Amino acid sequence: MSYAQIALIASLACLVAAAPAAAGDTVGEITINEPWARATVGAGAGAAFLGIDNAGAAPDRLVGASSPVSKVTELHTHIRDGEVMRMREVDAIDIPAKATTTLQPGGLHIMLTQLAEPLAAGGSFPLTLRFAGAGEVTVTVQVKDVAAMGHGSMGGHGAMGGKGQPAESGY
Ligand SMILES: [Cu+2]
Repeated sequence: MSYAQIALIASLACLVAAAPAAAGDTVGEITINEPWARATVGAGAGAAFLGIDNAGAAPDRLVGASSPVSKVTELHTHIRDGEVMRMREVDAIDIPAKATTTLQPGGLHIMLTQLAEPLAAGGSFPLTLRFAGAGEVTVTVQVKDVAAMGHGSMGGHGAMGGKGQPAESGY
């Protein structure tokens, strides 16, 4: 075996060893924290949540997302419409410099519609986020049982009835 072959094998081994650490949740100055999604009871729609940490001196914008688990992936926010919180698609989510932007239930989220199959608790799926400045990053979203989250009371919507069809405001 030549030196070149040994060097090649060694470098391949390094790549393999480095793979778990390079989980791909940082791109440029942007770091994605703890992406998670609610388990769904059906294959209708799901929502993903995460923190976006911008360590840079310049603001950025989240301009798109995609995932193999859903046909349509949109950036959503919640707006108050009278006494009801409704979801609305937004073109982009501003990511201020030197700050963490949190996508969380009741606020900004990534909407996954037309799921290929229900999101099962304990599972995970890839989600690619596209930033105007930093570029793309793919993260692994952990699916959690919503009942285990313990903070489902956002007032007003008794969506906990478990009818299998989450209320629109449930995200
Ligand atoms: Cu939504």
